[in-house]
Amino acid sequence: MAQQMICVEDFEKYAYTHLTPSVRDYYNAGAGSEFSLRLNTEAFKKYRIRPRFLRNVSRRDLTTTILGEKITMPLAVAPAAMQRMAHPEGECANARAAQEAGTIYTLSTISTSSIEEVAEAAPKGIKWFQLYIYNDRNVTLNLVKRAERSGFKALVLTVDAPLFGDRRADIRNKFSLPKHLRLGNFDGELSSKINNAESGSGLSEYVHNLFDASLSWEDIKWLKSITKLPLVLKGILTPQDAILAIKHGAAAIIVSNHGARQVDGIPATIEALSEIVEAVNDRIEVYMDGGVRQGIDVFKALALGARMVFVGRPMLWGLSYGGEKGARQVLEIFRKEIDLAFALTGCASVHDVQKDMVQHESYYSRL
Ligand code: HOC
Repeated sequence: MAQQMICVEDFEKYAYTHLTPSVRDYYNAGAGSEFSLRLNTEAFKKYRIRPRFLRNVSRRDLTTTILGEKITMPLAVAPAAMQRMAHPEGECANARAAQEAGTIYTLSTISTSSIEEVAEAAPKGIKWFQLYIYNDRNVTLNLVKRAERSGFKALVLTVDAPLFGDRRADIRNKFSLPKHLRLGNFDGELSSKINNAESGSGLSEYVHNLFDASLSWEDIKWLKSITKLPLVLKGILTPQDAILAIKHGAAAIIVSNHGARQVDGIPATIEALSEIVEAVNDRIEVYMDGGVRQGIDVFKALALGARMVFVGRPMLWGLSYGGEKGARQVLEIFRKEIDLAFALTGCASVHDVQKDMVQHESYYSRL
């Protein structure tokens, strides 16, 4: 009998036992001792929901607008690298699932399908392209132009990756991209370097050799000068950087700690969210990712001021379970859970989700 998949955790468990250990560890790993990785999910539990009743929730609308485009729920697909390791159709399957669900798919630079392949697989979906900046700026310029030509609607620059985080499992496993796969956006060395791990993690070597660690706010000006696409900065964790993002013309920011894969010891993103939202003060859109595993997590993030959340690992677990169908199932579980969370807290739409509907646990221990 087919396994019954009723929550995201079921997909996580499936992926844990069905992916090869090296791929499973790569997807699941956090930096260092993985304190912040655990915190990302655990911290959600520190916030309590304060439901309101008798508010007519017989008809509910989960839609929202993101950078002017309507999506069917306040949840989108985060960039995640090398998705063909989870399923042969990888990014294409994931992008089709997002298209089908009516939400945004974000393609990683480090993808195993090319920009053009993903555009062809999901021509009607809203697609964003996540960028890393290479030492050779022409590499980045070329990626930006290809994303523009292929109809991607925004660029998401990951700002927290001058070097590669300390991913201990990857070092132990000597992680590298399996030989039958390649980085879809590149030819030659820019792709093949990731198929070999000489010492420790192959991805770590790739980043050390090819990414530009000298990146600064000045480079945001350069990036904005080469494209008309809106720029979303991913990896913002402080009000100070949020304000700099506004100053440098970002259209939006993602409060993110890169799935706790870069620096251990940083706050959970749900903890970092409120003060950033306050500092931004509605000047640009604020999204978040990190540790979102159920509809009530999405509710909490919205109440604390996020306009939308992203999910990364859950989509990889869905892919590993059943390709496009599995990814779609994960999105539909989230949709159902968000809808139920809205109904049971007295919210008929995203506008009804208010700050006072969530309280930190410290409030209750003071009573
Ligand atoms: C420093 C990050 O996002 C991951 C992916 C790909 C990382 C490339 C460089 O493994 O976290």
